Amino acid sequence: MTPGQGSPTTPFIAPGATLGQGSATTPFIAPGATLGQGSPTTPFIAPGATLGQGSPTTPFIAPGATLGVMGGGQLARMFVHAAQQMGYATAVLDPDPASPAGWVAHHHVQADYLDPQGLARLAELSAAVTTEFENVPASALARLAERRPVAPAAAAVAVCQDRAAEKAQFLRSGVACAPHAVIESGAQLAAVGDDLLPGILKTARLGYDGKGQRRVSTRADLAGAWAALGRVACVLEQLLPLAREISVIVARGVGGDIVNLPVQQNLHRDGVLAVTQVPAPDVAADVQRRAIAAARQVAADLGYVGVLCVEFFVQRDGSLVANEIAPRPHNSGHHSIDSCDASQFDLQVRALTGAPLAPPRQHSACVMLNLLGDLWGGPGEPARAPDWAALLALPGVHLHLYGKAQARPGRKMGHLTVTAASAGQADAVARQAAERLGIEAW
Ligand code: AIR
Repeated sequence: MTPGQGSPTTPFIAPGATLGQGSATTPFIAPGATLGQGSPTTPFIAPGATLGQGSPTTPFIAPGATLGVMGGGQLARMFVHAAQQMGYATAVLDPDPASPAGWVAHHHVQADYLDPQGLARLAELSAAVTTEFENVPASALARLAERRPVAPAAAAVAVCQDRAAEKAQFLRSGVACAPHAVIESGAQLAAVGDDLLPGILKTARLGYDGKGQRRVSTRADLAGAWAALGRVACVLEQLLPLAREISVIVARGVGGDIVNLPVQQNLHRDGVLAVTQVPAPDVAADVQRRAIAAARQVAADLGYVGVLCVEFFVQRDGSLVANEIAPRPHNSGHHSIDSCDASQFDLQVRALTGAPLAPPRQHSACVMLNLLGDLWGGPGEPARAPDWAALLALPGVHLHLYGKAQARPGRKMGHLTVTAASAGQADAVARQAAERLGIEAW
């Protein structure tokens, strides 16, 4: 058989299937299938067997130890992959029995984020603990920190959980953000300056992927929107003439060393990231330099340890406005797995274990497309799946699926990166991939 051609009669085994051992009759097994574990006579020794667990005073946690993560979504799953590649064992705490990272980690502590027994178990298993979502209760991180090194620290995560605290941090770091007002009471609502309208009212806490936001033009709109959001603490931001959205990911070590990934240009649709291009095609070099400097400054000022992402808006006049901080790897940095010699997840492992942070280098131009649940069929439509084989036929395509059991509109089910020798080539192939997926071009 001609390598790489498949045969016309070979059925495609789509992602999610379980892969067996291969045989003359084994057709192509698509991503998502479960690969078997070696032969019945070969015992499988899982990566990361526990070889000593470090301690809060251990500066470098060597491979063989177990690394813990709060949360078991796709970000934890990719952290687990990176940690395992480096020889660490992994433990995930997530209440969901079918969490994407629970599938692949050595240990899945299935417990609520505040469950004292679950937290104790995670601490017992892990030499150090990180987090994969910012809404992890800060008190849970503080509790874990009594027993193990935790990075990022609860205090830094707490800043990122609250838009008002986040904006105050930007201002402390000398980083511009949108003119805004904090609204926690009727009096503060009444005192809002007219210069902030039209604006966007955002809940201070627990908003993500465009949720908890309302556009407002008049004072009446504002009062209505605040009521609709339940009169919870909010931040009203002036609506700005935005040209682009970009993000910068940095990793900071416990000794204060900082490295960054290249600037990412992001396109959002319906409040959810759709496309990331790296290098950023439409952002001037000096804007990129300023964004990188600002992100590094914020990480340094927070005394941050771990991977952090700052999202920025580029205004039409080229000025930068910081939007928010994610205290974790970020969707816009997923390209780094395939396009850089150290991914954001490799950096997360290094920062957590106290390993040196070598500056990452981008070796391939890259376009990332998010694979949202809509591709599996909308509500009421028959379930379907994208034609993976058609996508995998394109050069430089890397398919990442998160193993989520249920597709919902807007839910991040996976992503696809296209790497190439030039940005033009990556873009051209990514457009073909988008067309095959039925995703609108950019
Ligand atoms: N996540 C966390 N903050 C933002 C994002 N995207 C990731 C984390 C989390 C997962 O999204 O990995 O666990 C939750 O995804 P879902 O589809 O279950 O809501």
